[in-house]
Amino acid sequence: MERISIEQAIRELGKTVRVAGYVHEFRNLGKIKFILLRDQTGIVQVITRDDIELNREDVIDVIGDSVKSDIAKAGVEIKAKRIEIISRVRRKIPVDPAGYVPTDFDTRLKYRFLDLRKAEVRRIFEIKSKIINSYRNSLLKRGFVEIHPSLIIGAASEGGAEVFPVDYFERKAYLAQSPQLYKQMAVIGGLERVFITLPIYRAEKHNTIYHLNEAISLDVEMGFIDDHRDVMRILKTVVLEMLDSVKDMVNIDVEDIKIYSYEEIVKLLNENNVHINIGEDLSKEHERKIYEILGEELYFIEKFPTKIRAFYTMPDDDIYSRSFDLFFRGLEIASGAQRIHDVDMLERALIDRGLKLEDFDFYLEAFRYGVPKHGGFGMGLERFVMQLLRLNNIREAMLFPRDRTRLIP
Ligand code: AMO
Repeated sequence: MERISIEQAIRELGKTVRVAGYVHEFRNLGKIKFILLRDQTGIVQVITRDDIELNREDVIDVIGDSVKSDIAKAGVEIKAKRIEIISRVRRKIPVDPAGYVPTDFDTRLKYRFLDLRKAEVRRIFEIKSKIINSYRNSLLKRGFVEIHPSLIIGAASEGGAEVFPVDYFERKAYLAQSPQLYKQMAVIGGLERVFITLPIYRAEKHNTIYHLNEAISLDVEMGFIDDHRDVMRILKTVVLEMLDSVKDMVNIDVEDIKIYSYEEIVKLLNENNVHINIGEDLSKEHERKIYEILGEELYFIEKFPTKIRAFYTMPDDDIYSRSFDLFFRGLEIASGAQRIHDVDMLERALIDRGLKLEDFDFYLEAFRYGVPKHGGFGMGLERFVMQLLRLNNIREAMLFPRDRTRLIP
């Protein structure tokens, strides 16, 4: 007989079923014993007259009749004909899966395999799975191709020092902090529209509730665009479809995503007594204030000063660039731009930022054989999930998060 889910067993009233799961609760009333049995789909009461003693979280396999019950919560219970004990709990459980006893976050992460026995924790990862699949489907439908650039790279992709070095035979290599240079080369090569769903690694030393040292980056790069607005349109469509894919699980109502310019935002902040100069990057404090002022769930800020963006960003005029960030409930969740496609301009941009041309030789070479106008974005999957579910720490959205102090499990 095949095992079915508890959810299904409850629907199979009057039939003999086989279910398996964890003992959620056990009550021994002498002749008769009540077991609350839990699997991923729900909880059902099992009754037995067997001479059996169980502990919470023991794993059992039950064959029995699904019958009507006036007392059981589901209105159905299972009269056991055979109970097999698969595995018994051997130690005192450090995380209470039933949720009666609260557990601190560190212990929860240390025993993530127990933490996951809670429906509300599993829900985060069920939603994350839906979100990433909807991102994929949304882009596949529009002619994008998923690519898998290497995560081991020879030069830091964003400039910057925040990379993890690795030993690569006799040489030094790094874990990719972004697939930036490679997604551009794929587009220049002729894969006109590409996307990526791979981890990025950032050796940021600070511990914040918004940063992970390993995160999933949802990247896009597209060729033959006119400017960054083409990229923003795709990002908007994809994000609205991602939200739509979880509408039966999460209550959020967003129909449109407005665009504000950096200049407008600086003016707005100053009008609201938050002093900021043109040319300054937005701090977390600024971002929080902007959310408070605008009161919108999602919004774009575009045309940041070129000076505060990565070297590959296309300038729009002497000061501003064709760049944008997407904010979700006040937190930056995505960042993108039109890219420089002229190799001379690109070399100047690298030099201006004090970066060495020879480190970028392999990349610059790609710009010497015909380059379409192109642009793209990178969106943090965990940041998206964190904001969507109003989680108070980004680590909640990563199954086994990596941070300054956490390398196991
Ligand atoms: P940027 O560095 O802004 O842009 O990163 C893009 C998005 O990735 C997410 N993110 C992170 N999430 C969690 N922890 C981190 N340490 C972390 N770092 C980044 C954020 C952020 O908005 N190459 C460009 C993108 C592009 O222009 O296409 C880039 O990497 O959600």
